[in-house]
Amino acid sequence: MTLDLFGDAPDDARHDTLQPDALGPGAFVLRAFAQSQLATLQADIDAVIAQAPLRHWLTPGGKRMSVAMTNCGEVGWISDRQGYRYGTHDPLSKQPWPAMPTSFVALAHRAAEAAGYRDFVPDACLVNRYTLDARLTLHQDRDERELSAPIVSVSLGLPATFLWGGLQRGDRTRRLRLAPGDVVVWGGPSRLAYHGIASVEGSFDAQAVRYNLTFRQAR
Ligand code: MD3
Ligand code: FE
Repeated sequence: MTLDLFGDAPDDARHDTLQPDALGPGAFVLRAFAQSQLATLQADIDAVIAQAPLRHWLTPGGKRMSVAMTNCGEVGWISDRQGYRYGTHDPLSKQPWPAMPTSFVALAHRAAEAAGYRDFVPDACLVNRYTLDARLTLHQDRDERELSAPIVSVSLGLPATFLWGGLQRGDRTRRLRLAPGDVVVWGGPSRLAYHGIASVEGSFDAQAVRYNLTFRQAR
């Protein structure tokens, strides 16, 4: 992977409010971008979870994932012994996934635009919930059909240590603390970078959890 930070990035990616040097080409941290909307987003997450409860998918190898997940949007990310894929229906309820709340669509679109990606219309939103023991091992997001579209991720609740690697699994990783309200946009050459969640920070509130919303154009 080249270290030309802006060579492949969209033109207006150098917007002042961004810290485009934080990650790599095409990847932008928008610190506190969703700060003022956290309460609305959390209420909408709770409404999605009421319709499509959080669950621990099995990996294709049969291991229970420590992160609890659900989806909203036209398609949702599913994992079981059959593999990873996107599907239009919740395998638990056999119903379509809940619609994506308008607050989610608007935020994802605005964040992508702020990072220089026009016309981002996500059709999938994965809702991840992390308790203190949850981890997400280093992986690539490659189940989406449209790899030219960016991915937008929004952090809520407890802070976490995000792992950011290169295009090869063995590349060295950097650590980045993601706090509630932080939004990260990953596109261009960074779209297939390895990444994961190393740990979630505890707090005085033993009930507290971290949520992450991941917006994708999956099909
Ligand atoms: C970098 N979620 O659901 S979001 C995932 O915090 C996932 O729940 C993490 O990785 C979480 O697949 C991290 C940040 C993220 C998402 C997609 C990426 C980083 C990415 C795609 C390419 C490169
Ligand atoms: Fe991922």
